[in-house]
Amino acid sequence: MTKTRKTTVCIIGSGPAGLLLSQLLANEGIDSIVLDRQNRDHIEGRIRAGVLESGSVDALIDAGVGARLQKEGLPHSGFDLAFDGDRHRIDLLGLTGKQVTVYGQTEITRDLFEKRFEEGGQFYFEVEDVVPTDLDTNQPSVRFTHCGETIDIQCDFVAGCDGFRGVSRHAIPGDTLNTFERVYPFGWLGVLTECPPVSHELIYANHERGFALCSMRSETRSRYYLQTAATDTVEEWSDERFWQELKTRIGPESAADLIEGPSFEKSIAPLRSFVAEPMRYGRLFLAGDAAHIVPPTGAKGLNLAIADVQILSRALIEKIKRGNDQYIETYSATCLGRVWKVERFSWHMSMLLHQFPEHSGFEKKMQRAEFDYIATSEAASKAIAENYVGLPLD
Ligand code: FAS
Ligand code: PHB
Repeated sequence: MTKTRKTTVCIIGSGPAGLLLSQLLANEGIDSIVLDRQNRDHIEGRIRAGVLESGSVDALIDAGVGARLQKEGLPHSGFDLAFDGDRHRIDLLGLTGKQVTVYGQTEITRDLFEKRFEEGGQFYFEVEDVVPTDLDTNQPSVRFTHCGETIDIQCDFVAGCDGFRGVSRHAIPGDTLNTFERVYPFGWLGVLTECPPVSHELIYANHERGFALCSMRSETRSRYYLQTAATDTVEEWSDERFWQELKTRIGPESAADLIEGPSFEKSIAPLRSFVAEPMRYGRLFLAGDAAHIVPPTGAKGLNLAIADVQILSRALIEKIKRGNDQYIETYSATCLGRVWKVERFSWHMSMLLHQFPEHSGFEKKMQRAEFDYIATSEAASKAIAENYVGLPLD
């Protein structure tokens, strides 16, 4: 027995992309149903991004979910690059007139869920066997099972916001979809600890033993990362080993200010660059990690997802409310134009700041020379800064 429901936009995935899209459509009186294979607690509990571009902050405020962000978010006007103990501050505000804001993705997801539930948003959690169908017709549908029942959502549009391991991308025929990928030969071990951060701004450090990043979630909660071998497991990294390695990589000057404490979240994430083209197939539109992945070195993954959704919501609203196909037709090209620039920046920051097993002395000299160039050239620093605060939407 299949239960049928109707909506205007079926959104697969309830991470930041799917939630923000649902909110932006609701703000225009457009209904949607959001599916996720996880439940709300699991989604809210995922520890991921931490830095918001100024454009992302504006988007969340305009969507009506920025109150806590404005109160609790930490504005940052710069960050440090460190190379074997030498430091150079990238003066974001001085070079671009813009800042970034430190505010965890967990908080954004929580703010979006609260708003969606306040307004009666339609969700199905813990769904299975999700299959988008008839995407190349004007009456697509999404079939799935939920609590043992088969449900068919008939809709006008399908938004694939189901992340890198979702199903939406795979609904695009193989002879239409092109993918591009680079997997990096290392991972990031991330730790959360209830201790004040070592510095009031972020520190991205390249040390001969590997990359380290000092970040934060608040003035009392720190977020640290270490480059690890791709095969490392969390079990191999005790807190003691983690702190010792972090102090070595950030150098004695910063280490002297480091306050250590027990970790309450510890995980290792793989790093890859990935893009799927096109980001549209008929009535299916991919947004966020479903279409692209960036190494977190440039703090871009979440920001790119928010940018896609701003472009997609404009396209759907123009089509649904005003019958205007213009932005629907240009959706994929508009997103990909920006996606590839952000992929480049994230790849560039990763190549600059990590130790690569295959690198010879020459490549290490190139990394150091690039750091010295950035540290002595306003133009080179500005190039980093304008990408870090966020490129124009389109
Ligand atoms: P998400 O992956 O967040 O959400 C997709 C949703 O779809 C999930 O809730 C999933 O359960 C659901 N889903 C998947 N398959 C489904 C199916 N078949 N049916 C229904 N639902 C399905 N970015 C940064 O900027 N900085 C960082 O430090 C950073 N760290 C990261 C660490 C990790 C371990 C990961 C995986 C990503 C990290 N990112 C980081 C990137 C991250 O923030 C993403 O860019 C962001 O979550 C993208 O949001 P979405 O596109 O909504 O995808
Ligand atoms: C984080 O705080 O999680 C963070 C910050 C900057 C990055 C990546 C992750 O580039």
